[in-house]
Amino acid sequence: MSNAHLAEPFKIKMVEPLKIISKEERIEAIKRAGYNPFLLKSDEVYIDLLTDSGTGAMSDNQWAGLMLGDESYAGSRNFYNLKKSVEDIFGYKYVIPTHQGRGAEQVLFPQLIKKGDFILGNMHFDTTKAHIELSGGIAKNFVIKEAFDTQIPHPFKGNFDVLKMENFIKEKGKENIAFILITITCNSAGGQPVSMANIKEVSKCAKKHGIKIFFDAARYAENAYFIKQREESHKDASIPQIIKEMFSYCEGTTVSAKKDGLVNMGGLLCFKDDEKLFKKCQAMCVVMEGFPTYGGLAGRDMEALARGLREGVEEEYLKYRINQVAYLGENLSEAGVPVQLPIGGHAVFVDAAKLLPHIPKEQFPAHALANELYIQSGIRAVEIGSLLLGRDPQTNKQQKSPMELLRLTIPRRVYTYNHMDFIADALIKISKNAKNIKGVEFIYEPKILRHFTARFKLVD
Ligand code: PM9
Repeated sequence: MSNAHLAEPFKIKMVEPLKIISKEERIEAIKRAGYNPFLLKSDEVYIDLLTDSGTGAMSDNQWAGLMLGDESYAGSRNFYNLKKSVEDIFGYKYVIPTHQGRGAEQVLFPQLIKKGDFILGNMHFDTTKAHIELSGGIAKNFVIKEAFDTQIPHPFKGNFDVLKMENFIKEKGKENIAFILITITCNSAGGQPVSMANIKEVSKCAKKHGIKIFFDAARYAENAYFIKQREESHKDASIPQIIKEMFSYCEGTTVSAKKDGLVNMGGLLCFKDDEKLFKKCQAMCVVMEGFPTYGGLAGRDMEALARGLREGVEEEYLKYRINQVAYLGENLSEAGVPVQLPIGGHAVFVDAAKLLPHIPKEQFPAHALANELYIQSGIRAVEIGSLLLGRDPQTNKQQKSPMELLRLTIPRRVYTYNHMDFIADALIKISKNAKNIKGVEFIYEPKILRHFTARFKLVD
């Protein structure tokens, strides 16, 4: 491996043994799972790159916080610690804890969306899109076109094409736009950041048309680190300063705290100063999540989150985090495995359409690659492509995703650089025999979010 790596900015106090089952056992396991890695048992997986969501390792400080849980039904002191962390980091005064990111979405979206409204985003994440549609809305993506060519190294592939979005607003009428949602980092485009300049431009456009603007902020700290690295205007700013500035351009945010919040479970719904909307959401929170000072979380979990939010914005941690993902991605790229460039924040996205040109989109090349990776090495990864995109709700036809990506999602503070080398070696070996990999077709296809529970057979 050619790229140098940083040493981890922590030492390991507790370990969880990993087991690797034999190749024959893996072939049986994936068959039993209907060729869908989501349906494997975790004990059948050696290195788990399915998601970075809730899979990170907490620090000793967070574990200590668990022991200080105040499990009062109302007014838990841990809620106030959490509120203080949110105020200090995002600069937002109104905070509703939720059980995870989609808990925040299910409370907020029905307050803002009426049937047929458009919700404009750079690229909506799948569960977010599902919640928009459940509320009667239509999700529209306006990410820049560079995002769809994995080999163009644009520094901010999560950016909006603001001109295109503004033309859409003029065409449809601002009264039919419920709100703009900026996903940071842009998960579906490859964990790609949005620049501060672009956030400002989107905010200017939103203000001009009187449209509300929110963040889907699962990976805000990683986004801030990229802004510091790649945007000249912010190279001397601290990560907390950058985060405060980013959030100053939005009116509120949903947060899946299972990513940059460094907890295994938790979410947030926060508002800068819209007290009326906050109160409406607070009332709905009681019905859907729980009383407003716990909203779906135990007191101890709120304490772990209050501490995790602060650790997640430390520059030394972020440097290690982004570098570890880049190390894997750059080693793959240098060995000729096509990946989304530059490497994103939380994952390396392998361009399966390029690697497996013999598998048509309807046979889900990235999903086929995920199965092969599991069989050959015990690594579990996930498809981000046409399988995830699903069928057109009007015509029921399979939609063709502009990219067929295999996401190697790196949990936070869990795996070492040796694991990264193992992953790179496995994929490089597979890429040399890629032409032998077979596509898949459905034997069971659920109606919504089908990739989680679908079953497949191999296409001969
Ligand atoms: N993201 C992910 O793996 C977990 C669910 S799918 C395996 O990438 C964004 C940008 C996300 C996200 C979840 C959610 C939902 C909202 N926005 O999972 O409900 O990436 O906490 O968050 C996943 P929750």
